[in-house]
Amino acid sequence: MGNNVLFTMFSFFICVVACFGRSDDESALLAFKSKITYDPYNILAKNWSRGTPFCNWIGITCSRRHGRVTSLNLTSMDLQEFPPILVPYILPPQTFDVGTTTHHAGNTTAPRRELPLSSPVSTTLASPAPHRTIPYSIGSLSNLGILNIGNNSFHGHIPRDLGQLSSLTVLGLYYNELNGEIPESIYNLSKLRFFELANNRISGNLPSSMGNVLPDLELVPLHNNQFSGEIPISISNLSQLQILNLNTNLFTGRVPTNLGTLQKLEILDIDDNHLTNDPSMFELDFLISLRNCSKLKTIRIGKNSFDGRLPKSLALGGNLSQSLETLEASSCGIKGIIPNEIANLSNLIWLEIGGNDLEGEIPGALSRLSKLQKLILNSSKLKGSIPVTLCDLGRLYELNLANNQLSEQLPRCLGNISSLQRIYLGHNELTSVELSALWRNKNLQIVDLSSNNFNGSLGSEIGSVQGMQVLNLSGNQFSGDIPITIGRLEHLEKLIFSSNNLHGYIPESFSELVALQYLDLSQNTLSGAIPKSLEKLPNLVYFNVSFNRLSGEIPNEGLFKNLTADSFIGNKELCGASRFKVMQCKARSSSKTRAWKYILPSIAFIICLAIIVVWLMRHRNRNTTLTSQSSSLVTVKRISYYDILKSTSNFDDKNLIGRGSIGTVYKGTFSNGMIAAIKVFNLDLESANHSFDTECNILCNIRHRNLVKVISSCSNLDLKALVLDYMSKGNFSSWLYSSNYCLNMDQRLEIMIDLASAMEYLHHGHPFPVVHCDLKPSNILLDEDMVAHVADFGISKPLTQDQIILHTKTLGTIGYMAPEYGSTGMISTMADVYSYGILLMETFTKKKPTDDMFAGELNLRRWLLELYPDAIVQVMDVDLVDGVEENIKAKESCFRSIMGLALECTADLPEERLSMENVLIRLKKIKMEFLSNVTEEE
Ligand SMILES: *[C@@H]1O[C@H](CO)[C@@H](O)[C@H](O)[C@H]1NC(C)=O
Ligand SMILES: *[C@@H]1O[C@H](CO)[C@@H](O)[C@H](O)[C@H]1NC(C)=O
Ligand SMILES: *[C@@H]1O[C@H](CO)[C@@H](O)[C@H](O)[C@H]1NC(C)=O
Ligand SMILES: *[C@@H]1O[C@H](CO)[C@@H](O)[C@H](O)[C@H]1NC(C)=O
Ligand SMILES: *[C@@H]1O[C@H](CO)[C@@H](O)[C@H](O)[C@H]1NC(C)=O
Ligand SMILES: CC(=O)N[C@H]1CO[C@H](CO)[C@@H](O)[C@@H]1O
Repeated sequence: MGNNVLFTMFSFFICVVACFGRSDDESALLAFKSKITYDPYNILAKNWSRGTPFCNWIGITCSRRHGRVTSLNLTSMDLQEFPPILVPYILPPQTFDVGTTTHHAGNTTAPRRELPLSSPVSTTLASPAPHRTIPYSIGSLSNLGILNIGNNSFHGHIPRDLGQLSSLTVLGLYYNELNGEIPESIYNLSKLRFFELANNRISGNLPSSMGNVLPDLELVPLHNNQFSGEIPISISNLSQLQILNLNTNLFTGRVPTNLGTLQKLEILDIDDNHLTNDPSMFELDFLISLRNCSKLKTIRIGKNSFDGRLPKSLALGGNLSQSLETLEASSCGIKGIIPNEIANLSNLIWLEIGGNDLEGEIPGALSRLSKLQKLILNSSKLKGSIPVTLCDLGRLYELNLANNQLSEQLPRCLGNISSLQRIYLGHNELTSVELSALWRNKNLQIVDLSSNNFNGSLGSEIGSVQGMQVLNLSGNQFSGDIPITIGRLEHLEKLIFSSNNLHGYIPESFSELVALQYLDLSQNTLSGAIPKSLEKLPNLVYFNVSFNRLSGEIPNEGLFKNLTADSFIGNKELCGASRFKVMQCKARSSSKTRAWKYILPSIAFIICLAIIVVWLMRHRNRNTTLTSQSSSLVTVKRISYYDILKSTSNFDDKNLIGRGSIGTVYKGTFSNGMIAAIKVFNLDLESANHSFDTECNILCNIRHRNLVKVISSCSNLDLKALVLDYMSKGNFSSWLYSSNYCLNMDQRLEIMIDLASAMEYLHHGHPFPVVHCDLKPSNILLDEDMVAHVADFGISKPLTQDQIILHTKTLGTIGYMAPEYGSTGMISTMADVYSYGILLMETFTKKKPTDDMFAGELNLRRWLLELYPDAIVQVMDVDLVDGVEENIKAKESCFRSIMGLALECTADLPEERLSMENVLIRLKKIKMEFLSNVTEEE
């Protein structure tokens, strides 16, 4: 049926134009009017009335000479549901002025010329409706020159009969829903100049003879269809061709290398196909041939499957260097360096060659492109610094160098390019001392400096960049306060400061950011309260302040009604609604002041009591809480992949310090002298990926003297690594079982106290409990001063505040695992206590829980339980007493106490075990007793 739609329209057209003479034009129009079933504004119903001169009717144009209707223009009348109509303007073939195009800053699509609707061509706008077919002879329209029915909703195939309109010079079928192949008859239209089929769903190949059978073609916009096959080589014969838009189709094969003959060509757009080049050529050969096209302004070849370099000679000698304005070749397999010669394309306005395998540095010579407005070189492998000469590009509007390996300082002079509005420099290794230089340019709208090594302060001058819409500074080392002046950025929609070292308050002035939609301040060290005035921001939909040091009440109106705990996690001192999983706020004064009269005295009493109790407890426990309770969040610095490669001499085996199931640990020596342990996760293992995320999440956000500190993390497609404090004395296991060295009682106690402090902190000392799940000697590392640090959080589990038990499928290590963990996967902090108890046993008996003697029913715990208390000293590690006769009694007594504690830690039922808080207190007491006994004996 669709096949007949156009055909039907022709039929009606023939009626209007051919069937009636001049006197009958009125009748024809009235007949036409009668077929309109939907005329929402009653335009035709009211205006087209019999008796008034029809040449004055809306939408009608008559020729002066004959007084006949030459055009029927009914656009924008919302006419629908009427029979398909087509009333073209019959003209002898004529020439059209296609005008010229230029680029303007801000225009994001390449200019494309459609047949201008204002040209003397009549158009009809109608929705195709089911209609009967009236086979009028189309042959009688043999002098039809222009057929433009673009921008409608016609569907179905292109009628074969169009091939009979032998005078046709313009075939405008663009923007419809046509499908199927182009009928062969169309290639009989040898006078065709405009062949406009863009934006349909037409498929099939273009005939190889196309360039010979349609020799007059000037405009060939075929883009956005489903054409396949090769681009006909004969296209090079189209000596009048001005515009060739083949983009967004399914063309394959090589791009013809003879297009240089097209002397009138202005636009060549073959973007987004599956085209290739001659792979035996070093350079993109087809480009070289274009060098002589003296009118060529636009070349778009991106999103294809080429393989080769940009030819140097493109811009040498020929005329192209004077004419070319747009060169767009992104993501199409271009390799090698950016040739300096590109700078000879002196009229270039838009240079876009990102997403390729470009190497080397950005040529400083690009500064010669004095008309350049867009420079897009993102997502390649460009190295070195951003050339200062780029600041000479006085018309630059957009600079996109994101996702490269650019380093060194951002040129300060970038702030002087007043035309520059968009800067994308994310994911490089750039540094800067002073951002305020950039804010000299008041016209900036989008600034993305994310994931670089920028540092310094944000600069209060930022408030004067009033057009700013998007500001992304995440993943750097910016420090200092957030300037209050930010409140002046009334157009700001997106603000991302996450993962920096910003501190101070969230300025109250944020509430003036009326356009703000997205605000991410996570992973800084911001303090103070979340301004309640933020509730009023009308457009805010995303808000994240997690992992800061904020305190006070979380606002609860406006956007905050829709937020969850994720927006606030990692701020110990926030309080508010229970769904935020923070503590409840202390009662605040409310309107019910009268009630306070009675409540206040009781509260005062309770507070006094509480103070006394706390004071008493503090006093009692003063000696038992000596270790650091510092819980400050760590703002993890970023260290680049390249720094890591360099520091480990490309992961050289000589730097290998450990290898485990999920990855490897290297020793890295950085250029600033820092030595670190670099834990590289095996990306092939899903479990390793997961471990990285877990370990990073936990370690990056918790700091304790006895936990291994994360200096930095590095995560990209090639590498996931944690940069950790280097523990120069290695792991506890190798010390315990060393044949050269023996840890004495005191040292072992100290290590176990360190370990207990870390566990006590993880279980009780910060906002949500963390279960380590894999405590064992090899996961305890010793630093230069023999201070123990708990490491390897790869399978650890954070529990939410009100959660005490969790089930897991990842298991810890046999021998150290609590029975309920091993059998049912149930974990709670008590599972760690069990492992800790086993560790205590192992540390002082030097018997591994996996020793061969433990089989069947017998395990380390049972074995000790049977000996406890009297016979227990038999199994004390002989190295603790060997050769050292003094203090035996003290050691034995200490050992007995420790084993008692270890047995309590390893009770079969989790609820019978001690909490880590109590373990720590007990162990410290044991140590003090031991020390005092030792002194007494001496
Ligand atoms: C029809 O519209 C035209 C243009 O607006 C106007 O000049 C003419 O008077 C109208 N005729 C009638 C009958 O309303
Ligand atoms: C058709 O009519 C519309 C609105 O009346 C007008 O904007 C447009 O320019 C006209 N087109 C032609 C080709 O006359
Ligand atoms: C097509 O029509 C729509 C609305 O009728 C208009 O906005 C658009 O500019 C037209 N496009 C072309 C290419 O004529
Ligand atoms: C093209 O035109 C020739 C004669 O002008 C005719 O014989 C032939 O059938 C036509 N081809 C098609 C496919 O209509
Ligand atoms: C909260 O979410 C609901 C549903 O998604 C939405 O309709 C509403 O506008 C949101 N409110 C605010 C203040 O964002
Ligand atoms: C799509 C778009 O932004 N078009 C603009 C191109 O530039 C000219 C001149 O500045 C504007 O008039 C168009 O609106």
